[in-house]
Amino acid sequence: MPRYLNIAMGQLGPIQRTDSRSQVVARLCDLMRQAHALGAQLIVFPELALTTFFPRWYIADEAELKQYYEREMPSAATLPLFNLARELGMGFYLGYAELAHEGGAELRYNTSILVDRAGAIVGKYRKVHLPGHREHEPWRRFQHLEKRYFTPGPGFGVTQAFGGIVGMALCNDRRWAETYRVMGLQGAELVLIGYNTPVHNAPAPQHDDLSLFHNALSMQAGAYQNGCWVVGVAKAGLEEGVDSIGGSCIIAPSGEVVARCHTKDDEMAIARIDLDFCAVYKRTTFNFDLHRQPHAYGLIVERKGETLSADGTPL
Ligand code: CDT
Repeated sequence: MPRYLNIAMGQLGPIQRTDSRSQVVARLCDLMRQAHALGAQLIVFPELALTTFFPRWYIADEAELKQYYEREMPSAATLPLFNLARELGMGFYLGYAELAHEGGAELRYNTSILVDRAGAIVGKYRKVHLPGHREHEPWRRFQHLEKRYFTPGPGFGVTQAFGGIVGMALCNDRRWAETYRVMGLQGAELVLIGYNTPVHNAPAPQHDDLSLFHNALSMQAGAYQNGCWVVGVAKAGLEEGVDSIGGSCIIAPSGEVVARCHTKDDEMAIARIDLDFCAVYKRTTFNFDLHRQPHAYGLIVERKGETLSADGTPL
């Protein structure tokens, strides 16, 4: 008996600075209703899905900056989404900026949550790979200040939910092989990833034309090499003058894209996935227990960067 899950992508078009959380939550609810009408049990929303992508600005005023973070979840503004989820019996993944209080300190994370079909938060993930820079760099067309506005999260866990083993990641995490492998080693069958990816990458503008290719390449490799389903969902389109890619997609453990959004607006797309389809990869080509050689991988955790001698040869 296959373990089917009807999973939807709730891709968002742009959110402008003046759009209120209530307006955005109404859009998320609309996507959730559309997904439910087609039989979805789970819908995946993007990274930082409640506001505009504020790391594009250097914001010196703390009070202004703090407006972009959530102090509680659900909040008054997001409660309608939780209520709708409960009413429809739909789960969801949602990315947002989190203001947390831990041990007397205030910490800021780029966070995602997994909410079950009863409207309860059953998983929380804090982004590990924070891209961009920490200081104001006026030479850029726009900033990417995630390193300034967030603290890296502790790591990649998995949750038993929706009849399978579910992991979460956020945006830049999807480019790193380690992200998928750490979850793969915990048996992940489904990895959910929200993203905001500007088409233009200031330090490497020669990559701009490859943005969509790199998006698919990373997630397809992660799915295949770990025998899991991957669902990547964008906030897309022209937001405050910055164009971001769409390309939201659902990828099978074979590495094949089985569903894809085709616009850069609010768009719902759905697939019926079989979580048992992971097993044929996990038991054969990527049977970790049988084929991995951890004795040869020590450098992955011992070293952070490449280490070369003065003449450029490997040490
Ligand atoms: N949000 C996010 O992580 N975006 C990055 C942009 C990289 S360029 C600094 C990404 O990897 O898509």
